[in-house]
Amino acid sequence: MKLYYTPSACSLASHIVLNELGLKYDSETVDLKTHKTAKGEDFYKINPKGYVPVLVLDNGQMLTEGVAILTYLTDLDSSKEKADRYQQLECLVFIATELHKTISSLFGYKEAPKEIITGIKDKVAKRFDFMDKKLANREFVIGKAFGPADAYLFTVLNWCPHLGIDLGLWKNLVSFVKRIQARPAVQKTLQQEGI
Ligand SMILES: N[C@@H](CCC(=O)N[C@@H](CS)C(=O)NCC(=O)O)C(=O)O
Repeated sequence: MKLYYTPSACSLASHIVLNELGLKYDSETVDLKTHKTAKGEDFYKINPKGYVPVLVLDNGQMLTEGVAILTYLTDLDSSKEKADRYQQLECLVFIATELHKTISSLFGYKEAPKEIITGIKDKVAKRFDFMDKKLANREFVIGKAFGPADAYLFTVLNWCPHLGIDLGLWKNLVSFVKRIQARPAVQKTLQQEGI
């Protein structure tokens, strides 16, 4: 398998899950400004959508869309019971559509009028209220073990300090980030991505 990723981007979640599961993989970084890979290839030729993450499977098939990649990787782990698979999926879709895309739109809105930025932040705040309550008295987003939703939530929460979102308002989210960050596989991934 080969993962195309950009440091700190949403591909971090897939990268974390690869390391959490101890899977063998190659990787290559992508510069999202130039859409060139580290080896100088035109990234649009690899993924016509132009975005990370991309996972190229051992049979040469290409998988895009974070939720699909995270689910594929998790399904490779036969040791895990699959009882919470649909809860994980529900949560992954929530993170992708309600958090990832809303939060990341702030990257592009740095110059936008204040009302637009405030509107986006208000929406994010409601979603964070929900996740904060969900994480009260529990270690992981779903079930009793680390799963793909934890990797993905950690990834998008990591963007907040750079976007003027004060996570300190959500104590359970803050402790979640600390907990996940301390995991050896997450530490390894952060080092690999140089962040
Ligand atoms: N729908 C895609 C979106 C992925 C996405 O937004 N990737 C961003 C980084 S977090 C990206 O590569 N953007 C560059 C671009 O769109 O050209 C997914 O969920 O995987």
